[in-house]
Amino acid sequence: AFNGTWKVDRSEDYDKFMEQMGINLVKRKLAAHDNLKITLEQNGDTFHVKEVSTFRTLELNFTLGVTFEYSLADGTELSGTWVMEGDVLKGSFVRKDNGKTLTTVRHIVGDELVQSYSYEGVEAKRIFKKE
Ligand code: MYR
Repeated sequence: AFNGTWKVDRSEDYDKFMEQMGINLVKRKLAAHDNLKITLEQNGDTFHVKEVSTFRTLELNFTLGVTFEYSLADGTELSGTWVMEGDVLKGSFVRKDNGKTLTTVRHIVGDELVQSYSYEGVEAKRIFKKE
């Protein structure tokens, strides 16, 4: 269900979320128009991810339940896991610089992929449409 290329269509409270993450105004303004595109390809418990944005292009693999490292576009390093609960992907990632946890959920709503983010009491969403 998650397979495919997903292009960000709109965001909710993303600026507030990035501010809570400590990202400065200039970077937040750039990130608001990052044209993020995520390609997901699931093979059993393993996902191949391709991420393309105005900031960078990267590819990675993760396996459900297995800890992996991931860096945000600003260099903030995270370590965490995705697990599948029903039809929902749930991610829990710890920032290496301050030990605080960012949680994120991906689920399909109609023909859209909704990714929710939560960090230190602030929640945001980004909604993607299939290409
Ligand atoms: C992936 O599945 O796409 C790779 C792992 C993603 C890890 C968590 C993503 C959190 C992104 C937060 C972005 C907000 C930056 C302020």
